[in-house]
Amino acid sequence: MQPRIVEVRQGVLKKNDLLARELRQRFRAAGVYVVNLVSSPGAGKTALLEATLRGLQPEHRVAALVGDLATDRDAQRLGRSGARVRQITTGTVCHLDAEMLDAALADWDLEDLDFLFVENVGNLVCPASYDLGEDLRAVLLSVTEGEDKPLKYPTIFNGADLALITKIDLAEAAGFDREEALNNLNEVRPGIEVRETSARTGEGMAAWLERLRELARGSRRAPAPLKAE
Ligand SMILES: Nc1nc2c(ncn2[C@@H]2O[C@H](COP(=O)(O)OP(=O)(O)OP(=O)(O)O)[C@@H](O)[C@H]2O)c(=O)[nH]1
Ligand SMILES: [Mg+2]
Repeated sequence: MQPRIVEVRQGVLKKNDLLARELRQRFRAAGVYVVNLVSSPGAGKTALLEATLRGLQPEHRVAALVGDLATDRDAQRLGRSGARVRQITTGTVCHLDAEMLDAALADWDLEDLDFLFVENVGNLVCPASYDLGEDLRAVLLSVTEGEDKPLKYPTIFNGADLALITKIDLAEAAGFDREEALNNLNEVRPGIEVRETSARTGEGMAAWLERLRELARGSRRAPAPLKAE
């Protein structure tokens, strides 16, 4: 039975990769910069996004898709920023995939957007395998969850472009060991860009917003990805 299970899983991922490639081309053609936020439950994705959506407006046109197993609580929180937000309820599925994004964006005009943020389902395992056509995959590691998380869940940290150490305002209270966290991040993803933020106090937020603007400008200048055969 074992080889058959592997085969089916590979088939699902291949289908996802093909659709993700199409999405990436659409995003690039529309000039929208797409960020996929992944982390364990409660690491601060929604809080970071609330501050990010507020900080980028009104200069930039921003929107968010948010995946959740059951509720639309995060979509309601994000919607208060004034940005366009859509909930994707996944039921028992522990990740977002390209098909879900494609369906959620069906009636959106991507050309109206500068940034699209995707809050993935809080999980350090499943979202790692699903390309969403994003430009940037940012993994959050909060100071309260343990410096060892990159070592225990290497795939999600290895597949990320950037790591955000969140809730930095709690670092001292949590006895956060910055050096150990950085060593562990670098062990699984050598050279990964790391930023520290607090959605609560605003620390590091201006630098994060500036980095996003810079990355988006760079991606708009880059040549469009090759068309899928
Ligand atoms: N002190 C502090 N608390 C924070 C910060 N960011 C988030 N929190 C708190 O951490 C808890 C979880 O934050 P969320 O933003 O809901 O986390 P999430 O990653 O979106 O959670 P899920 O969507 O359930 O995976 C909430 O009680 C937040 O108020 C921060 O920077 N500092
Ligand atoms: Mg959330």
